[in-house]
Amino acid sequence: MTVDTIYAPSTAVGGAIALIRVSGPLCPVIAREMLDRDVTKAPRMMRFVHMQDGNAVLDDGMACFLPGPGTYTGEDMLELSCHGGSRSVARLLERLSKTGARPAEPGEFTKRAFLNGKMDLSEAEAVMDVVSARAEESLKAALDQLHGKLKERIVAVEELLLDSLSAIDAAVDYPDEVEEDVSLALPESLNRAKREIDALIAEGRQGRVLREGVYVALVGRPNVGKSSLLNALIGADRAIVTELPGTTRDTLDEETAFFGVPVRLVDTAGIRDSKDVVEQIGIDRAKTALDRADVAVLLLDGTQTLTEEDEQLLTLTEGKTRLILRSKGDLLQTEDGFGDLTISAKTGEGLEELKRRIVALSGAREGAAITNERHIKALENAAAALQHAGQVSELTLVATDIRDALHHLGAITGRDVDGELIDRIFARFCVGK
Ligand SMILES: Nc1nc2c(ncn2[C@@H]2O[C@H](COP(=O)(O)OP(=O)(O)OP(=O)(O)O)[C@@H](O)[C@H]2O)c(=O)[nH]1
Ligand SMILES: [Mg+2]
Repeated sequence: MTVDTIYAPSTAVGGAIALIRVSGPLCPVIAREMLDRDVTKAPRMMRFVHMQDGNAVLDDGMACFLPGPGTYTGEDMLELSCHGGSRSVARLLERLSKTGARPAEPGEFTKRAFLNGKMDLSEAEAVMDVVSARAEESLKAALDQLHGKLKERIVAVEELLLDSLSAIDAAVDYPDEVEEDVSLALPESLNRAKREIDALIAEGRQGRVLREGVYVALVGRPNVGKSSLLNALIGADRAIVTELPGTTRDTLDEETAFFGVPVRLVDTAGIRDSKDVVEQIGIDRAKTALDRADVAVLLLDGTQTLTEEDEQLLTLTEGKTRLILRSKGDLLQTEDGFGDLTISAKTGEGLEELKRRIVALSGAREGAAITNERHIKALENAAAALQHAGQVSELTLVATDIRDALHHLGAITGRDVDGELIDRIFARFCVGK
């Protein structure tokens, strides 16, 4: 089967320089056709070139020919750096469309890298996480995964299971020749595999927030200072603040990061009984945000005694991971009073501590190997299979469960996946990656 040659711009429109990547068997031909110097004669060297259509010069820039298989995709590749204006890029893409190559689909370069064995599926998925990481700790976790940290741990578990499987096969096939009783060693190795999988699952729950951000809802009755706190935490005047209760009508999301952990802060409408239709919708949205929150931050006005509305909110947030704040600390005489922490949006008092506590409550953990929901699911399935293996006594049934667990682990590394799943995963990528 012949492989298509694909091309795509890899940089966003509007920079000074744009990079266009080409991958596939036509690369050497395209290079000779389109460039005024034969860059295939000096592989892996950046050369200054004119990029041409016949005699017409389309642009000038740098070109580099990378012969496969030692490339990102494992195929021959050609990289063209041209001027970043949308017109110059468009001209070159038009020119490329006349060479027999076709535009790449989202993630197709990385998909080829996976299919050509340059990386396993968990590493390929990490590529996109690296690109989209918006906070320092998220980037670290994605890079660890890209560098094979997760793969190593999965492979170690797979080896344990494969050893157990071959011991069972030997015992079943040649019962007279196998000396040691496999049923003695088996539970211990299955337990070890299960423990490691459980550890990965636990890390996964912590790693998820590194990828998706900690969802923090700021809630409270009207006028307690939610919008002021949002503004103070992001250091910008995003939410409208007035002395009138009921100012915020709709939820307002802001992305930020605390100590390298991505955070989605959500300001909400003050919760109270209201006859106003618009306000009531806002209040419903506030409650939805509260339901979704990883951490609920409940503000109580420090300058006032607790009202019935405050009490209701204390009850409403009871089962949640929450922090109770005493707001407007700058107006207070004493440190004592209700709440976990006194803060002031005006002076910044308590805000660093608040950020620290939110991160601590979120469960985000440095060095979490798993950040991907799909991987967590696969691990849970593998754990369930091993759980079942521990409950059956017949060796052939144990073997079936072990194979089942291996199948689920294979979905993470890509050893055991179907084409449809692969397509779905790479469709989430950006074009050019
Ligand atoms: N002195 C002082 N005033 C504050 C502080 N935080 C908020 N305020 C004042 O409290 C009033 C209400 O603040 P907002 O931030 O709009 O309160 P809110 O909880 O968002 O109110 P709603 O949107 O109506 O639910 C404003 O007049 C703010 O200036 C603070 O830390 N110190
Ligand atoms: Mg508000």
